[in-house]
Amino acid sequence: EKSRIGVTGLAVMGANLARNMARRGFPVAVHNRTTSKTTEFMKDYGDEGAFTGTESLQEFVDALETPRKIVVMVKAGKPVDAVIDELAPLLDSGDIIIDAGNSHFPDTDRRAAYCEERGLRFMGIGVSGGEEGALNGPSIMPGGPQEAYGEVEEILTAIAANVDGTPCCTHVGPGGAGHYVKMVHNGIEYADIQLIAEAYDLLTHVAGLSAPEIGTIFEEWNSGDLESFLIEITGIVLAKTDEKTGKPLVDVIVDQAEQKGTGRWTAIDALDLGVPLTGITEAVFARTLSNLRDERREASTTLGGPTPGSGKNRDELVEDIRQALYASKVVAYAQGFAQMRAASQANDWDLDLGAMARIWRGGCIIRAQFLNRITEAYESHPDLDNLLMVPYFTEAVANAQDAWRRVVVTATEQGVAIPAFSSSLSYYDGYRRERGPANLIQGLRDYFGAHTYARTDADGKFHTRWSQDGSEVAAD
Ligand code: NBP
Repeated sequence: EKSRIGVTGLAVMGANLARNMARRGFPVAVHNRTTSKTTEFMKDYGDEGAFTGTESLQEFVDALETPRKIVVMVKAGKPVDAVIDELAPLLDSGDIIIDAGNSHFPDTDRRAAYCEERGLRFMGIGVSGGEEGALNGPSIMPGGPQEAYGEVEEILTAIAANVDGTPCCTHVGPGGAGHYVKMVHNGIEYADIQLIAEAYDLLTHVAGLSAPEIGTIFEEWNSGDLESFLIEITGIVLAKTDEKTGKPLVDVIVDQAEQKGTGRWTAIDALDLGVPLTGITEAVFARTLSNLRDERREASTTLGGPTPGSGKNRDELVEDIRQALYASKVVAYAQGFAQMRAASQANDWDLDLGAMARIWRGGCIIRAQFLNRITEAYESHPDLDNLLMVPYFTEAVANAQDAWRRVVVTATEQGVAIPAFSSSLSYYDGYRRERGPANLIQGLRDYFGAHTYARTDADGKFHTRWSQDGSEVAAD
C-alpha cells in the first residue's frame, strides 16, 4: 500500500511532524539525506504508525500515492533548493512539494515559479510551535495554490493544534503568503519576548525583586489579560534554580540574545513596505545591542547615568508594569497586523487577518487569550486599518496609559533601557496626533533639496525659492 504523504528531512522537526501524521492514522513515507537517520527513526518510532522507511529519493517517491505530497523539512536556505532540484526530475505533473521549514517568503515565491514551470505544485507552509508543537499539534500557516491546499487539508488540519474544536490551520494565500505570515508571527514573538524582558528588568532593578519573586508575579499575571504561553513559561524559567550554584538559573545565563533571522526579515520588510513597525524592530535591535557585551562592559564604567533603585510603592509599581506590558503588547500586535494588511494589499494575497489570529490561538509560541479579541475585531471590521481603532483595544490602551506613562517616566529617570515600552508609547502618541511635526521635515527638505511640499490650504506641490528671492512657486 502506498503512503498518503512523505516527509524528507528527519531532524527534530521533520521527525516529529511525520510521527504526528502517523499517529493520526495517515500512512507516511520517510526519508533523510543521511540514511542512518532514517534507520534510527524507524527503530525508535517505527511502531507508532504506518511508516515506510526509504533509503533513496527514488524509493521515497515510489512509495507515495499520486498526486504525491512531499513535505520537505530540511534546513532553510540552500538545502531546500538542493532537495527540490533532486526531487523535481523524479516527480510527475501535479505532484505537490511542501516546504514546511522557516523559508524566507521571496524564496518561496521563486521556488513556486520554478516548480510551476516544471508542472509541479509548490506550497510554502509556516509551522510554529517548535518540536513540541510539531509532535502534538502545531499552528500551521499554509501558502500556495488553493487547490493544492485542498489535497492536503485533511492531513494538515488533523495534525494541527485544535482550540475550541477549530484547527489552528487555514489556507493563508497564494505563493509566499504562508511563509510571510509565519515570519510576522515570529516577529511578533520577538516583540512579546522583548517586552517581557523589559518588565523583568524593571522588576529586578527598580522594584528590587529576585528572580523567583518575579516568577511568582508572572504566574499571577498569567491569569489575567496577559494570559499566554510566553507569560506562563516566563514564570517557570524565573522560578528555576541552577543545579550547579543554587542560584536562580537566569542569574547565571549570559545576557546575550541570539537570533536566527525571522525578526530581522520582518523589520526589513516593514521598512520596504513603509509600515511603522517599532516594537518588533526595537526588539531586534535590543538583541543586537545585547551582543555588544565587551563594549557594554567598558561603557558601564565610563558612561554616567542614574543607578536604578526603588523609590516607589512596590505594589503600585508592579501593577503599573503589568499595564505597561499589556498596552505595549497591544501596540506590537497592532503594528504586526498592519504590516500583514499592507503586504496583503501589495501582493494581492487577500489575507483574512482575523483567521490569522485564530490559527495562532494554539500550537504556536505566541498563543494567547488575547488573540480571540483580534479575531473578533476583524470579524466586525474586515477593513480595519489599525487594531487600536476597535473599541476593545481603544479602551484597553486608554485604561492602561496612565500606568504606561508612569513606567516610561520611572525607567527613564532611573536609567533603565526600555526600547519596546517607550517606542510603543511614542507610536501610540504619534498615531493619535492629527497634526505632527513632519511639516518642518518637509520645509527642511525643500530648503536643502528643493523636494517641494504640499500646503494645508491648496492642492498641488510647492517650492520656496530659498536661496533666491524667497518667493513660493507652484511645482509640477
Ligand atoms: P535543521 O534545520 O537542523 O536541518 C537538518 C535537516 O536538513 C537534516 O535532515 C539534514 O539532513 C537536512 N539537510 C541539510 Br542541513 N542539507 C541538506 C541537503 N543539501 N539536502 C538534503 N537534506 C539536507 O532541522 P530542524 O531543526 O528540524 O528544522 C527544520 C526546519 O524547520 C528549518 O527550516 C527550521 O528553521 C524550521 N523550524 C524549526 C523549529 C525548531 O524548533 N527547531 C521550529 C519551527 C521551524 P542530514 O541528516 O543528512 O544532515
